[in-house]
Amino acid sequence: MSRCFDLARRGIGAVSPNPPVGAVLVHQDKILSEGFHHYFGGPHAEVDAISKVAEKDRSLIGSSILYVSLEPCCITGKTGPCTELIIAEGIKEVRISALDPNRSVAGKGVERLRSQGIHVIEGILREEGEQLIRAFNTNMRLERPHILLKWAQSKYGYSGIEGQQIWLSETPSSLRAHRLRAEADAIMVGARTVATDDPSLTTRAYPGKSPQRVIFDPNGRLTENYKVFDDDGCLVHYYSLQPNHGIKRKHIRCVQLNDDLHMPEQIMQDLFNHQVGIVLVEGGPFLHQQFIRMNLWDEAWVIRTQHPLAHGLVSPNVHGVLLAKEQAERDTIIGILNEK
Ligand code: AOF
Ligand code: ZN
Repeated sequence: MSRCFDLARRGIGAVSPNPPVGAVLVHQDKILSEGFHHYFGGPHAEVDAISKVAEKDRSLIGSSILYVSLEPCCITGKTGPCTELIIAEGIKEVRISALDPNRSVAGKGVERLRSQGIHVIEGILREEGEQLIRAFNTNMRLERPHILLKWAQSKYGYSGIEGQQIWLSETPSSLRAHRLRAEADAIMVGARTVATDDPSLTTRAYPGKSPQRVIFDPNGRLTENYKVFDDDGCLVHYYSLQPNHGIKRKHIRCVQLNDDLHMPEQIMQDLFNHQVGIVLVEGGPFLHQQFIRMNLWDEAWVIRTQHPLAHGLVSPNVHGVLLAKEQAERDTIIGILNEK
């Protein structure tokens, strides 16, 4: 099952808003084949694993055990139901970690397999299996994107000075920050950050796709000259309360918000409707505070630096479960999970 998790992780950054899933087919304690869900809309992990069995080993499939990190689906989405393939292949034993939180599956996949006399064990390394699909879980349970907040802070807990660009973290931790970007479907920043930092919001320092960009400019004041509006093949979602007639390039989706609902919630709903499963909110501090005040976040990634800044914008304070603690030279990166 651990091997399934490793395989599943290879799909992170490409499968959302689907879950990362890995599968291993084992025959008499020997691995016959391995597979994972590679990209959104692509074959599922089980299908991938079964298709990779060598021609000479195909007769062994029926007497093999299928390990899969997520309950096999029993529905037709962009691809067919995995349960039917497992049944057709004559597999008699399936071992699963997490159940699928998708309401159309949620235990029915296991039921379908059992109804055909297949021996199913579920809950193997369940905690890790659920942790792996935590973004998908948020999508299914709350019907909104999984929200990551990320910021760097000085030794004394400050994140910057208003209107001024300050570089707090050292290079290796910014590499980690770029990996976070590569794992997200979209990156969001507020107009103030665009105006002071002019960030490009790409994943230059880490392989993988560059995510879509989300620009929140309630007063509709930004111009198209900033790098976030460059046409580099990434979709840009631009949200404002006031219409901004200066933003008109084709790759920019302009959405006008209304002020009768909390704006961050409206934005998340709209992004979710556009198949954005994971959003990384990069700031600035005012935007982070809005999300925290509304308890509208799932993970906070804090880069604690040794920078001596001792005044300016106070860094947000969040509470939750420690997800990860990594050292990158003198910076410490901490991942905190919101226990909602
Ligand atoms: C599996 N194995 O590898 C994954 C599963 O549109 P589709 O056909 O790709 O189906 C998407 C749904 O399938 C998704 O919402 C989730 O319930 C399940 N994901 N299931 O058996 C996989 N990725
Ligand atoms: Zn499936």
